Amino acid sequence: MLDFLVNVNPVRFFQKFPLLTFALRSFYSATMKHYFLSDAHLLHPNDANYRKFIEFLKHLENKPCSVYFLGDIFHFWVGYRHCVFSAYVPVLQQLLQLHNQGIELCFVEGNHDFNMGEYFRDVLGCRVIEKSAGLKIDGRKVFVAHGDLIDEKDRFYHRWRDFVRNPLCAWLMRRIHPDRIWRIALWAAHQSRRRRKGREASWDPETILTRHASLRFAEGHDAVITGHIHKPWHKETEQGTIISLGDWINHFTYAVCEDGNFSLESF
Ligand SMILES: [Mn+2]
Repeated sequence: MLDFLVNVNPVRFFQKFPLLTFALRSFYSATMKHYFLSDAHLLHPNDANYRKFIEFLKHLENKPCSVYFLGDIFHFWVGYRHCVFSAYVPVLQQLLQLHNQGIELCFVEGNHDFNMGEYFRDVLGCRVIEKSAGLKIDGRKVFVAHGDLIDEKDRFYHRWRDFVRNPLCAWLMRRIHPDRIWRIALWAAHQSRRRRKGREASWDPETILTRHASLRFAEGHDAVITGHIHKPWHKETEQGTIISLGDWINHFTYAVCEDGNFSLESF
């Protein structure tokens, strides 16, 4: 038996058993899924959306998958070297659990969570993308971004974004006591939430994303996935796939890529 195992030529072996090869290949490709989600705006562990988000992460345990977080998962995050905000300990523990199980995590920064810091990179082993990236997933070239930079004419916002993310500003923020910055952030987030509510109602993902996606398709991408708009929308066009992820406040939606095919699902 041992002789057989040592001398067996794997190529010939699988040529001899095409059905077994087919079964193994379809088993592995069918089970590997890539999940995309954004805009949970997590704040307090007792909030309904926070609990549901944790439940979703728990259901990914022990699944062969990778997870892409496309920004604004946290209502506010800036990374410190040695401490994290206590309200986020439950979700960070769950992310660590997934990381320890070998699940690949990727975080694209949003407008509420940025300068993710050492904890995300070193402890959670998470790949952090500051703006956007073209990722090769299941043979597709997928453009991922939070979506806050889609409006190229909004110069003020672009400048503001660059300002809060520049290394000097990040260094200065880290000099502020975390309790104080948490209080300031909650106040600022509350203000922006009030202003945003009216604007958001008028946002139409189709109008906003179609032009943006055609630019990305022209660059060679064949799928465009963003968050930020808080409305779920999925369209398959001749050039490729366009997905607006929705949110984890009202919709609890996420995109899945399996065998290069995308779907938008809810939890
Ligand atoms: Mn956002």
